[in-house]
Amino acid sequence: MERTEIAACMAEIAVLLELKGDGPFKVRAYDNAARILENLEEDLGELVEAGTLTSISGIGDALAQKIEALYTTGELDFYNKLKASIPAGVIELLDIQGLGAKKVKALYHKLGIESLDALRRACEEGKVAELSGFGKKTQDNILSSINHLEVYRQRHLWSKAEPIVNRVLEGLRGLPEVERADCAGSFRRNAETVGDVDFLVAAEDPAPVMEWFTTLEGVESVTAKGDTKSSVRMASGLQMDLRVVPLAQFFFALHHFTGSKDHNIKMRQRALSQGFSLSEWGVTAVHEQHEGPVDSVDSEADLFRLFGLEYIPPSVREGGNEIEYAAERALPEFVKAADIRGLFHCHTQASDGKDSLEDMVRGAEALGMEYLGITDHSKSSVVANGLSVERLLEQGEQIRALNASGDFKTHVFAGVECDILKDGTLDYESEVLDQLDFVIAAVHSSFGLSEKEMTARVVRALEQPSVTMLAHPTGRLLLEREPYAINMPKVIDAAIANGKIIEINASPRRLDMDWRLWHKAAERGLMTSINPDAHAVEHLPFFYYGVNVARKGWLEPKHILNTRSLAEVTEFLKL
Ligand code: DGT
Ligand code: CA
Ligand code: CA
Repeated sequence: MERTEIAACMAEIAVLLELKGDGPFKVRAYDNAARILENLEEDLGELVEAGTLTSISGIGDALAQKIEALYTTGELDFYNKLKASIPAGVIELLDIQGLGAKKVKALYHKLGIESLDALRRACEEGKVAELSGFGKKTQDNILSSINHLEVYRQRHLWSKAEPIVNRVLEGLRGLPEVERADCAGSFRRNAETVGDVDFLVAAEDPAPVMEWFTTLEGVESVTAKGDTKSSVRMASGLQMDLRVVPLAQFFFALHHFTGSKDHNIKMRQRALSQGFSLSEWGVTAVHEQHEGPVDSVDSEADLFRLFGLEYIPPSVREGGNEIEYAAERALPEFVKAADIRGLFHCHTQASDGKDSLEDMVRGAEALGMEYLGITDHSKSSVVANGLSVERLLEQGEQIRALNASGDFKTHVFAGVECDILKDGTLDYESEVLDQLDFVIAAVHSSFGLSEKEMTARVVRALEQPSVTMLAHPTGRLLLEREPYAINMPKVIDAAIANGKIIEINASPRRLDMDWRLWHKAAERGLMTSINPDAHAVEHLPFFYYGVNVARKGWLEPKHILNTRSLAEVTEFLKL
């Protein structure tokens, strides 16, 4: 087992011991071991081989043995037994937002709660509020978190589905029976999360295709297997549907099952108004006078053309006004990944990033980026190892030296991800911020403010001349944490009025600001920057998820700062 996995296992043991009711020293010892392993600079394999694990302060004989067992065999009897001694339903309670080991332990030991359902009932009966350390507000929060959790469990991040979708498509296209294969549904529309993944195949003989699909590696159960439709559930919980149709029907079915439902309804209305009935099966004339064959449909573009429309990319088939635009041939040239020329919002080891400044620049250079904007955390973000004024200015020096060295083709902009404090002031004085090339302002604390307070806080930050852009404006973590209370229309107004950018945080678990707000906001003059929020070199390509969101939000290169050249961005930043 790898070092980071062993660290996670140690952390889990600490939680399990806490739940079981073991003493705080033992719990802390495992917590410590987890942290030591996470930050270990030496090679774990060498330490294990030399038998010198115990030379690390905080690692005694007992811990060393367990780490060794995990490293060499990947198994630990102690952990297996410990986990088996606690009901699975209790462990599941830890998934609830706001419930840590201490609170779960109290619920388990004092109220005997061993499942989500039991916890829901206890909340509804008011028993949780009566526990010491809980109260009515906590009880209400738990109840709403349980409801969110149930929704979260039915969906998956788009980025989690992507590798399996590609694998299935490649496999399907390789089958001799398959004439065409594509994915449809919310995945094809680049939604931020997907309920299930829908595949569509054109083949004369569906049976071998069904057989291949239902026996795929990773399939946990086959939930339906008919002549032309099968459904499977993967071990990850992801559900996948496959439909097989004759080639003549393929593009009608592809369009139908791509959706969205709202888009389909509007397409059918348009077809009807032109005398046709459109369905997943094909198109037929509803009046006698339209009788006769319709043009053959060999692509979705043909299908749209049949109704006087230009091609509508799946991303914007959401039932907004894409059909009206397509009728006017007025759909814009949506941004694409190749338009991105630089990346802002990247962290280094100086705060909570994994890689060094040089590594990050090398990574950006390898992606062909003209520039890279470094933004480590500011001093109030203590858990993220935020930079003191001295360290921040020192990093600025380092960046200047690096640019002057000529070692890299990628230019580096010195910035910071500056905390917006509770009252809307910034974490550094403006004299400090003004020495940087750009500033990203971000909320990382006091998430519980009222909507009015939170909105005023963020608007105040947007009014600061030092600020260039606003990071992840709602703080949401997809399928993990709801947005905090904030009035986004007011925030958008303030950003436009003050000439500030709102980022599209391209981390696949944020994708914030949401695509639903972009079309209108951009029309009103709001600019964005597609930012990977990279905490390691391997996160730099996240910008690609942000481009998906930008396309869904109807954005064009002109709306996006980091589609501009280095010279244009330098001018924009007034450097
Ligand atoms: P999901 O799976 O919840 O992320 O969302 P979708 O959009 O993939 O929905 P899904 O898998 O239930 O169905 C795929 C597409 O099939 C959907 O986007 C549009 C089409 N569709 C499904 N049910 C209906 C319906 O009742 N009416 C119409 N017009 N289209 C439907
Ligand atoms: Ca679906
Ligand atoms: Ca489906």
